[in-house]
Amino acid sequence: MAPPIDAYHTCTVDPIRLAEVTSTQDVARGLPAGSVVVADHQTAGRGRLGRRWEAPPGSALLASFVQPRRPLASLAAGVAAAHACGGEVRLKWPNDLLLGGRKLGGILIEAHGDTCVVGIGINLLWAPPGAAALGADRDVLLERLWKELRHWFEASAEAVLAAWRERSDTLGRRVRVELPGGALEGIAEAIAMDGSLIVGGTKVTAGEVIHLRADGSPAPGEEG
Ligand code: BT5
Repeated sequence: MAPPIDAYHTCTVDPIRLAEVTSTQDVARGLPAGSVVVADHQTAGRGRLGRRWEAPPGSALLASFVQPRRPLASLAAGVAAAHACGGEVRLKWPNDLLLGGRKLGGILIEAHGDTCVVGIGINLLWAPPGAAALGADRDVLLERLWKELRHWFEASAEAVLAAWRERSDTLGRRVRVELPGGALEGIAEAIAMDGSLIVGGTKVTAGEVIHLRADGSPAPGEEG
């Protein structure tokens, strides 16, 4: 069992704060578990699969947390971030943060030896067209994120999966999954024990998921 979050209430996060970096992921790489890097601005913020993460200076929470590796790290990070952001925020598989169906934040996990660098970007004062912003205080959110990450990285696989299901905006929806061999469309039925998504009976371990309306058109927030 993971310890209750209150067990950490006496600790506070002690991040490395930087004005400008290429990517907080680059600075955090190789630092020991427990290290946290925060920047006001990234000149080369990264998404997954070589994509870019954009945020004007001072407009977002841009942080990398060095964590011990664990199974389901990606879902654990998503659950932690959703909990830190508050009750309105939901998860799109595997771990996009959505507010009102629109992308509020993203998570990029890069493994290095026995640690992984959990990069989290959350829009606070600015969002690109079609995306959402939270308007929360950056340092308050950082502290909550750190506590939630510590909690969920020690939680059992069952607890992570149960919490992910509870926060999921993907399960039960019609989705399209872009796969290298073509697109798959169906209902996102379940999340498997290994964290893969079951769509129309097919197990999806990686791929881009697009939430659809019942008529098959992209859901609001997915038009971009
Ligand atoms: C992600 O990638 O969602 C992971 C983003 C992780 C960013 C953090 S910031 C701190 C740390 N340091 C880094 O360098 N990275 C991490 P992905 O699912 O690939 O989404 C990328 C796509 O989201 C882009 O191709 C854009 O379409 C869109 N996008 C870019 N900036 C965005 C923003 N601020 N808000 C919403 N969507 C955005």
